[in-house]
Amino acid sequence: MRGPALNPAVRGQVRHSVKERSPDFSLSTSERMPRILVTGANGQIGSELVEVLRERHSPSHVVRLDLKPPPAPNGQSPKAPFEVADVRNRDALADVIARHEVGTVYHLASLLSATGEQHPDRAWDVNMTGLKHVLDLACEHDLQVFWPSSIAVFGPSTPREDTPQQTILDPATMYGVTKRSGELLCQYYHRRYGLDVRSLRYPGLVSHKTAPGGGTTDYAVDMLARAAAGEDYTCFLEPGARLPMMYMPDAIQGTLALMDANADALSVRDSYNVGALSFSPAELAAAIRAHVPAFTSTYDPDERQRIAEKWPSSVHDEAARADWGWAPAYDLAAMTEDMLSHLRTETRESEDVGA
Ligand code: NAD
Ligand code: AKB
Repeated sequence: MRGPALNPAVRGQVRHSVKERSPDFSLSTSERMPRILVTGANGQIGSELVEVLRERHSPSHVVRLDLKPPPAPNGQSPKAPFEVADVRNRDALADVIARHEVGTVYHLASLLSATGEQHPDRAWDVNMTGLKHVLDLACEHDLQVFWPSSIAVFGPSTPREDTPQQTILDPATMYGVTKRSGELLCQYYHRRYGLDVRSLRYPGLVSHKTAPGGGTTDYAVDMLARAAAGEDYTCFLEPGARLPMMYMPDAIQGTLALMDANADALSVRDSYNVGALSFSPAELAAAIRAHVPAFTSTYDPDERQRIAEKWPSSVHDEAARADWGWAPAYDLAAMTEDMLSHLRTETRESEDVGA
C-alpha cells in the first residue's frame, strides 16, 4: 500500500494535476527530471546543501522554500526557483510540489534547541506539523524524503560517552521531543506506507557561509568568527561542555551518501547516529590558538548550558559506517584551519566591497 488513506479528494486532485500536465518538449531530458525541494533553504544547512545539489543537477532543478526570500546575491530567478511559504501550510506545500514536479524533498525547516525552549508551542507546531505535511504529501506523490534529526533526542538517562544507536531516548527540550517524535513518525511512514524517508542525527554543525539559527552548539561558529576577526570571545557554555560536532562539508557529504544508498542496505529507519568530532569550548579555543596565539575565550554560561549538559559528548556510529559507508574527513585541527581561512577571506572580501 502506498500512502496514507487521508483526504482522498485532495490526493486525487494533486495526482491528477501532475499526471495530466503534458510534457514540455522545449525542455531537455535533464530539465524534465523530477526536481528537488529544499525547505528551510535559507538556513545554515539549506544554503550549503542547495549549492551542492545545484552542482550535481542544475540550478533550475533545485527549488528552495523558506519563510522569506533569500538574501542577495542568492535571489530568485526562473533558473533558480524560490518559493516563499510556511511549511505549516499544507495547501501551499502541495501546490509547490505539484507545480515544480518535485521528486525528492530535503525537509530542513525547523526551530532549533535554544529558540525552541523560548517558544515551545511554535517549535512543536513548525517541527511536527511541517514534517507531517511533508510525509503525507510524499506518500501522495511517491517522493523520497530526507529529514534531519539531532543529538537532542538523547537526554539525561542516555549514556553520554559513545552513545549507542539503540539506547535510552529521553529528550529534555521541546526541540528534542519534536526530533524523537519526528524519528518515530518517519519510521512509521516507512513501515506502514513504504515511504522512502531517510534521516541522520546531526551533531552541532560548524560552517562559515550562513550563521547558525538558534542552537546550543552555535557557540563554535561564533568563537571561530570572533577569532578570525582578531577579537576575543565570551562563551555561553562552560569550558568543559564537550559535545559531538561536525564540519559542514562532512554533513553535506554524509547526507548525500545516505540519500544515494541502496534502500536495501539501510537497517535504521528512525535516524542514524553520525559521529565526527567531539570537543569542548576550551578545546576549540586551544585549537584556535594554534593559529591565533593571542586569542582568549572567557566563559559566562547561560540557559543553553543546561541544554548542553543533557546531550552526549560523543556518539557510536557503526551502523552508519557499515550500512552506507559514513566516513567523515575533518578532525578538529583541519576544521579549525579551514574555518579560519574561509572566515578571514570572507571578511576581507566584505571589507573590499564596503570600501
Ligand atoms: P536554521 O535555523 O539555520 O534554518 C532553518 C530555516 O527554516 C530558516 O531559514 C527558517 O527561516 C526556516 N523556517 C523556520 N520555520 C519555517 C516555516 N514555518 N516554514 C518555512 N521555513 C521555516 O537551521 P539549520 O541549522 O539549517 O537546520 C536545518 C535542520 O537540521 C533542522 O531540522 C535542524 O533541526 C537540523 N539540525 C541542525 C543542526 C545544526 O547544527 N545546524 C544540528 C542538528 C540538526
Ligand atoms: C542545536 O544546537 O540546537 C543544533 C542541534 C545539535 O540540533 N545545533
